[in-house]
Amino acid sequence: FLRKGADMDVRNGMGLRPLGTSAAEFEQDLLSNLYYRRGTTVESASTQDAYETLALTVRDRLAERRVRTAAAQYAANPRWVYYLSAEYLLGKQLEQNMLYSGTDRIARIALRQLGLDPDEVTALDLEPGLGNGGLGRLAACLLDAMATLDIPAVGYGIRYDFGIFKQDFQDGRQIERPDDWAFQGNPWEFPAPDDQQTVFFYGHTEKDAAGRTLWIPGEVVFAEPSHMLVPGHGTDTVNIVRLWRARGSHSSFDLSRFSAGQYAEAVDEAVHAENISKVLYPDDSTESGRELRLKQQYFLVSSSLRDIIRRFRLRNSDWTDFPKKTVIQLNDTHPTLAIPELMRLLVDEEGLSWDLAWAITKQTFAYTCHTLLPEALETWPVHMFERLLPRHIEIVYAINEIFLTEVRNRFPADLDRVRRMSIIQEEPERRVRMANLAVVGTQAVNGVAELHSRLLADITLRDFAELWPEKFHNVTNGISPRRFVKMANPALSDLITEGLGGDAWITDLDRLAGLEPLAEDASFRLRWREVKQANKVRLGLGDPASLTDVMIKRFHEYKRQQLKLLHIITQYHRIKQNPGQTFVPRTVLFAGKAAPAYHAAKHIIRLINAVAATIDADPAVSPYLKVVFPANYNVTLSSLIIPAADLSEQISLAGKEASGTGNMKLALNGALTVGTLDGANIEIRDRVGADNFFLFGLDTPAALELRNGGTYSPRAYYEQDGELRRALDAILDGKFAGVGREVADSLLGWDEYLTLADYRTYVDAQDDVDAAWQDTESWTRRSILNTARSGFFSADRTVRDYASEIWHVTPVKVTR
Ligand code: B1H
Repeated sequence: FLRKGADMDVRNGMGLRPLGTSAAEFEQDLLSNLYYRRGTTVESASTQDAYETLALTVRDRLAERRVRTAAAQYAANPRWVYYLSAEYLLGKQLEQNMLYSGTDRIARIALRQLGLDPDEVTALDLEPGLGNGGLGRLAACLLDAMATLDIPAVGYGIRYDFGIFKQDFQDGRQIERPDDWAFQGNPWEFPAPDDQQTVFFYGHTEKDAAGRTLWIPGEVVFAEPSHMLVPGHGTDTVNIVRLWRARGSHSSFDLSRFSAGQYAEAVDEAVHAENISKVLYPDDSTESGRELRLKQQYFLVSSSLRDIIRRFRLRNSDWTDFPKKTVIQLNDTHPTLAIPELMRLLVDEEGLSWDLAWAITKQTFAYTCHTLLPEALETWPVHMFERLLPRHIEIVYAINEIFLTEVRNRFPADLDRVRRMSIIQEEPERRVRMANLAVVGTQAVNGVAELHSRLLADITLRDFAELWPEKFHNVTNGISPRRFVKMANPALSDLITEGLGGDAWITDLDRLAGLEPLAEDASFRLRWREVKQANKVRLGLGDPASLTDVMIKRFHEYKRQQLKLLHIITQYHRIKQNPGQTFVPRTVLFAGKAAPAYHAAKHIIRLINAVAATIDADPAVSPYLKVVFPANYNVTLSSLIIPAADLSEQISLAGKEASGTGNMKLALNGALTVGTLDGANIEIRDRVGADNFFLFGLDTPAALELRNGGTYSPRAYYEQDGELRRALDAILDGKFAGVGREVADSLLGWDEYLTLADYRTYVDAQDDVDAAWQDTESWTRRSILNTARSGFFSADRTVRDYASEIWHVTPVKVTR
């Protein structure tokens, strides 16, 4: 196995022709790739040929950096960060890779020289939608920042054949279509068949003569890896994200059936195995609990751990060195099976003692929790777990026994505490609590914003924080300034670069603070407004002169799109009741998907579309209010919307949104926030200043008290507030094509997320927004200050926090 590592150094010195940096050389390479890789010529190339050739030619420019990175990292034998995530929302690759390889300009010139339209060709680049929402995009932003900071890292994930579904509307209802993203192939992917791994499922365990446990599996599946490049910005580092695809084993080809003429049946098992990586589960922040999902999780974990160990062995031989060379970050509990799996590999396969294996395991892993919602804390039925992973359940029991002994020693006679902390829930059904397992089996646990980390330690994981206070950390989320400012908002980026006298801010976002004095410069403010205006024109939805009010995120009742809707209906009523009066013109833009089985969220979507149509059809209202809801929100669409936003809606019930990251993207692009004291909103407000943030609503203690007090009555708010009553009555009376009674009933009946309690302060805050908007110069000043003061929310800072507090890793610089 050492030969492969040695190869890297050889390849590094191979003296390959360096690829040219001129448009003419790029053109030559395009022609060459078109001819040798696609087997065609410019005269007969299809647009798809041209696109794939362009992708390959750009990719080639990064391949050389990738080889040098691998060689430098191999030589350093560093501590590696392995990021395990069931989701990655990487966004389109072409534009990013052109930017990072510095080929954007020459590629366009070269394409035109060949008679090809660059826009037509680049339009074929697709977004790999291998994630649901914030958690998946965070994974992509962290990979981007790790590469930019020269941290040796590999992301591991699943190469789903079908990513997050495509959303359409039919009569205003969400319908889902499959996202066959790689149907035409994916030019960004490097297959790595040599590194295939074998994953086992089902079966039973036995003890051998020496008393060692053997797992006799009942199903064998191959995990076929490929990877995509993760280039750093302004550095030569190119890391990778390795994605696994399931393959049926060759031995599962049933020759007897084949010979008997049952051709299709003969490959049944292989087809069945391939289902494991077939589709991404579309349930953001909720648990779905299906066996195939558990299978996916184990498939990811088992193949990734074997790959991590393979890489460790290239340069190391002593297991006690494993945690010195390896830190594995678990992106929520989805990859938590890695804990019992590493124990199994070390104890059963490598013959280490339990105690040594457990010490190594705990030191190796760290866990990021992304939620506070009880329903999002993953648990798996014991019967399902033990059928699929009969050896792992034994290991989980053994871990639990040792752990509960520690709890009993620390808290004698506190039976209730033991029951709460157990990895196994007993009532009403025996289930494995994945968050408990993740806390027990790791050296560090972190939340994703200050408030979230505090609530984790005080409420959700309180018992654990009492036992191991030093284990708990906060690492506030961040976003890639490359993807969400430089690429998404080129016009603003140019203005910022001009204002700061250089573009160092792209990798040092605190430098945005240098914009503060320019907020007082009237000519700079004018140009700032012109950029925002141009971005609205580019988006092409609604009047660019109107206040563009955006709520873009997954649909979930806790996020409270229904509260925004109540405000819209209230505004609609005010306009209708005051003919002749003028109002601040607004375009309200919603975008986002609902989990296909989340009926309450789908009712909200349908009602938004119905309200939008009612307003559109009413000439008395439409000059002042427009609701738009483009379908199929994804990274690509977010990159068009965010730069055009004036107002950012971050209105979740306090104590429910772990962090949010759209809030950061919007503030960085100069939107002002209307928001609650929830998630990272609090930190945004602390930085941009209370004057530049529209605050409303209950805070977390008040919300908890109201909800838990048992006396909350949404109907009392309805009865006391005339505007609220009118809004809900309009829905109940069927004023919006008869749609949305379910939404109103749910709000008046129970209102889990205290929407009606926050309605009045929300509407008042929106009145403040309208007043503020009318002072154009002052609004622009506040917009500039939002950008200038949001440098903290760079994912580079987030990764530095992980590196110093949790990973204890140092960069490896890649040199020529
Ligand atoms: C977040 C999820 C999530 N938290 C389960 N939890 C999933 C849970 O498919 N599943 O089963 C998928 C996703 N996603 C989000 O993470 C939080 O809600 C946001 O507040 C946070 O900003 C984001 C990144 O930390």
